[in-house]
Amino acid sequence: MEHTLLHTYDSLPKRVKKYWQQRYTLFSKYDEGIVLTTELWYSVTPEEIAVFIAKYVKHCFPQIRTVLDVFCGGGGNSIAFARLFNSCIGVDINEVNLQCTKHNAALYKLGGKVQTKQSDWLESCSEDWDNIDLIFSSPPWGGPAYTKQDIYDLNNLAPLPLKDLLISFFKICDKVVCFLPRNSNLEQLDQITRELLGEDAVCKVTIVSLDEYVKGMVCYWGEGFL
Ligand code: MGP
Repeated sequence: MEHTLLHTYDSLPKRVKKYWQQRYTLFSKYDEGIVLTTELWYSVTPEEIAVFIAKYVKHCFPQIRTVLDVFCGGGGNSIAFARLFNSCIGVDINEVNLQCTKHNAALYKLGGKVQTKQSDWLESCSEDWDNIDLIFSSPPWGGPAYTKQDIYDLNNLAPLPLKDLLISFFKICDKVVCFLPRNSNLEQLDQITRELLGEDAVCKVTIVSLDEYVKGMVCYWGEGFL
């Protein structure tokens, strides 16, 4: 297990050094002591995007109280949801990721609003998740090599293909938001949406950019997204 969480440019492994220059984009409070594992350097959602998603959800559903962040990683999205909603529960299989989430949430003075649960989603998805108003998920895409495919096959998401992930989410809640690769296969998205929710169902897709550079795709399922 990796224990260096508070990095400098020199301590970062070579393969993730390029993300160092994005540190304030990932967390504006980076200098206050943000901690991240190597994997989290390339998988955490940049703060401005996480806040944009949370604000949009709030705009559509001001009454939401509790958000479940499945595969919460370093807590970027959990922190953004906790700023605007009553609470956010972050689930991750990796205990070190959860330590990062808790520590980083405390830096944003949101420690009390971000709860964490260590579990394997393949098991905990069938538990009783009461009072969850919306599920957010930015699942592992398979690392930075996701751009090696021109069109990203959504069956490559871990730990489950998109369709199975969504099945597990819709059992808990009818509002689901996913942050997915910018090159995700839109035809697959459309087909999966119709298979799971009916021929007339739609998935709202927004392409998100920072400084005119496309970072990913946010997909929204459920009645009421404007
Ligand atoms: P990127 O595409 O690897 O980097 O990650 P960059 O510098 O934007 O693009 P490049 O074209 O110069 O390589 C961009 C963002 O995508 C990251 O900040 C994460 O928010 C997200 N992201 C990237 N990866 C590899 C993952 C992943 O495996 N899982 C999740 N959940 N998000 C990821």
